[in-house]
Parts: sequence; structure tokens; C-alpha cells
Amino acid sequence: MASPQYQPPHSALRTIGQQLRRRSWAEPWKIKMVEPIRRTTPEQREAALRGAGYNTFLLRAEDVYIDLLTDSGTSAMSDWQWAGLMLGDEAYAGSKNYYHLEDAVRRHYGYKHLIPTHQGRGAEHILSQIMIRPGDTVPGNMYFTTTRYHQEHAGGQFVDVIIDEAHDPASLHPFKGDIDLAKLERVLTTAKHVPYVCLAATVNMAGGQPISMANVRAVRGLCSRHGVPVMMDATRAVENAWFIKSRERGYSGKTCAEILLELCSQTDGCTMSGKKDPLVNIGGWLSLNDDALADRARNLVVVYEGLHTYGGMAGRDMEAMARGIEESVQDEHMQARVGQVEYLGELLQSEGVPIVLPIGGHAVYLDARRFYPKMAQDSFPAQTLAAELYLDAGVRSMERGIVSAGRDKATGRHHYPRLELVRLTIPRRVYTQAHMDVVAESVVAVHARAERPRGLRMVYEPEQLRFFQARFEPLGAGGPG
Ligand code: P61
Repeated sequence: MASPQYQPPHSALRTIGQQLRRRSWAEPWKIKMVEPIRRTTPEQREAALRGAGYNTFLLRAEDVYIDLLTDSGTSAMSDWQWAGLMLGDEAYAGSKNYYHLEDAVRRHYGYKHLIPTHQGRGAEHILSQIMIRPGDTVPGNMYFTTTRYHQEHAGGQFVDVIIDEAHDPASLHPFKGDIDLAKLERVLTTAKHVPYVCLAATVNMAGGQPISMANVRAVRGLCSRHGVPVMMDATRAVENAWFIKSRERGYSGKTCAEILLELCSQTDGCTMSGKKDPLVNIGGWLSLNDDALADRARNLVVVYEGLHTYGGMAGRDMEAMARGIEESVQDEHMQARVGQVEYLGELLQSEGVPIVLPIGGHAVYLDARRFYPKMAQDSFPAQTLAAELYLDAGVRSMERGIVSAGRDKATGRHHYPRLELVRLTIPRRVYTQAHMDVVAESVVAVHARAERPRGLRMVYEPEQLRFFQARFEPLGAGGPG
């Protein structure tokens, strides 16, 4: 469903000068406090990478120059949020900050019940435990690592029902996060039991790609006919609202806040990692509209997270998140946030670097298959590329390919995802345009010598979520390191 309004924002030959002239906005903040970062030498980086088993998750942050591992918990808080920390009410039960957070979530996300959790996976765990029974099928628009883990841990089986375009890094479909309604209907009519449909806003593993409002409404309609609830992963739903505003017919005159509420109104609840959109370093929540389900979630949250009015967060954390939510739904914040990602993506595209298109909401994704077309997927091209990038200038990125996809639970074999990507994830309100220029220069340099690396082999593989702690060694001469 290509929206006729959509114009790809990228023009391969646009010069930086033209980009600057095009710009009529800048970040809606100025910098009050800075955190020094340091450059390292090639020798230091080689030693650090070897020590980290060629896994960027295992590097020490101090050995990193520009850290684009993740936008999770890495945002800079505003002075208003920092001031909120001083107003933390650290009562064990009924902290006033919980009620501030409840109010912010109700106002901007619209759900009835708020169950706070220590972060997103805490909410995923509780939702999976209260809704999924062994043998259930859970359809969703592409897997996410922790989400699928908790679904499988509860005995469910995840089935991908995202549109085919999502698996094609070059497709310019404006809403590559959309669910394929025919695929979903097939699951709804053939599966023994579907406890809910898991609908992610801006699909992380597809490259930060949004869902359209039209699709969400259609999914809602289909699920209602089958009596199946829709649960949203709202981790980056505000970014998704920004894409709807800028790409979907009829939404350009609405605010992100209005669009966000409309999006959530089509779903029955959400899981949330507060570490992304809501601009805090830790926290999360589960929201539900159904009273009985919310009671069950509250019964479980006290077992795994903490009392139902703090769920693993300090009072001050909840205050910072309540305030972060208010800031995150502002249009000018979103314009600068997504605009910075687009800036980096356009720079890379203009230099002929293969990236996932359209450019995503929180990150630019490098297409490792096209960097290393001759490298077998078993030699971990994206892991190799992330290692190469770190070696070049100390930029830290994240593998999102075969290592992240893990193994099939039933057969024990690798999943072989079509997307073999490296994510350059932009923390919110942290880096400047000059940092982006340095990153682009480094990626271009690594791309220019793409014939050199041979790949990696895995020498240690953890049982769960292996990408976090796996270790690798270079294959033959010319590998990283
Ligand atoms: C990230 F390498 N994301 O993108 P929690 N849903 C979604 C997320 O993006 C997400 C969570 C749920 C991270 C951190 C991370 O394989 C990885 O607050 C769409 O992190 O528990 C987290 O939220 C979970 C990185 C998570 C990974 C899993 O960087």
C-alpha cells in the first residue's frame, strides 16, 4: 500500500551544502552539561576488540569513541527531568511519582491500567505469562529478541506476519512495518489458539520501519472479528506517530500526540521499554484496558518486579519518565530526533553505502550482505562489519543478523534471517551533527576496503539471547583484528 503522498527523503547526490540550505529547524534545546569522550589508537582498539571476542556488546564503554550501540537508556535527560529526580518520593507503596506516571501514560497513551516494570522485557515477561499457554501461536510484525524469547518461554510459538517488503532492504515501501492481512488471517483461522497479536510500532529488526494507521485499523478489525486482542510494543510508538504524520494521507495536520493516542486506541494494551521514546535511562511498563487481565498482571508484578506502584523503579525514575513522556510527544523533538537519523542516512546514501531504505526512526542500518556479497551468512557478515567499524575509528554499532536471530527452538539450527544488518543507533539528544559526520567518514572508509575481511567463527555461544555474550575469532588472514 504505497501512499501517493510519500516522497523518499533521500536524493543520492544531494551535497551537504544543499542539505544545510534545506534545513529550517535545529534541535529544540541547547547543551548545559557535557561528558568527555576520548579517541583511541588503532592498537588500543585492536586489543580491546580481541579482548571483547569481536562482540561490540563486550567492549568497555570507555574504549568507545562514538557509541551507537543502542538508543536504549542512552538518552540525555532535560533539566526538567533532572529537577524531577529531586522530587522522588521513595515510599515503598503509593509513591506520588507513580501517580504522575500513571497520569502521563493515560493522557498520552490512553490505556486504563499501568503496571510499572524495571524495563521493557519485564513487561514482556508478565504479558507472556498471563496470556500465553503452551501450544499457543503468537503472530507479530517481525520478531524482537526479548519479545520472542518471553513468548517462547511461556510455551508459545511466534509467527512472523509482516509484509514481504520488510525483508527487502531496498524496498521503498513507506510503511514496511505493516502486517500482511492475508498472512494474519491465515494464522487466525488455522492456529489452535492465538492469545493476542503482537503489533510493534516502528519495527526494530526491520530497520526502524513504521506501521501505518490504516494497517493498524485493519488489523484491529480483523482481530475483533476473530475475538483476538491486539497488544502493541509501544517502545518507539511516538517515532511511529511522526512517520504517520509525515507520510500518511490525512495526518500532516495532526500532532504526534494526537496520532499516538489514536494509534493506541486501536489496541488493547502495550508493553513499553521506557528507555527509548520516554527519554529515561531505565524503566518500563505494561498497560492494559481489561480489568481482570490487569489484576492478574498486578499479581505477578509483585513476584518478579516489585510492588505494583513501583515495579522495579525508584520513585525518582518514575518522575523522570513521566516528564520524559511529556517531552517525547512534542513535534519539534520528534522532528529533530528522526531528522538526525535521516541526516546520517542521507550522508551514507550519497556516498553509495548500502543501507536499509527508507531510513528508520532510531537508527541507520547497514546492509552487511551488500558490503560483503561473497561472505557466507555462517561467517557472520554483520558481526564482522560491526567489528571492522569499531577498528576503524572507535564507532560502536550492533549486529542485527544471524547472530541476533539465534536458533530455532525445535530444530536447534540457526535461524537464517534475510536481513543481515548492522545498526548505527542514535541516542536521543546526545550527539551533534559533527559526530554524525565522523561516523559517516568511518563507514565510508570501511566500505571502501570491503574486500578485506574474511568473516568470523563463533567460539562461545550462550544458550539464551546469544548475541549479547557470544565470542568470536577471525577466520583466516584479513579478518577483523
Ligand atoms: C535496543 F540487542 N531494545 O534496541 P528493554 N521491544 C523493543 C525493543 O527495542 C526493546 C525491548 C522491547 C533494545 C535493547 C536491547 O536484542 C536486544 O527495556 C522494540 O531493553 O528490556 C529493547 O526492552 C526490550 C538490545 C534488547 C538488544 C534486546 O537496543
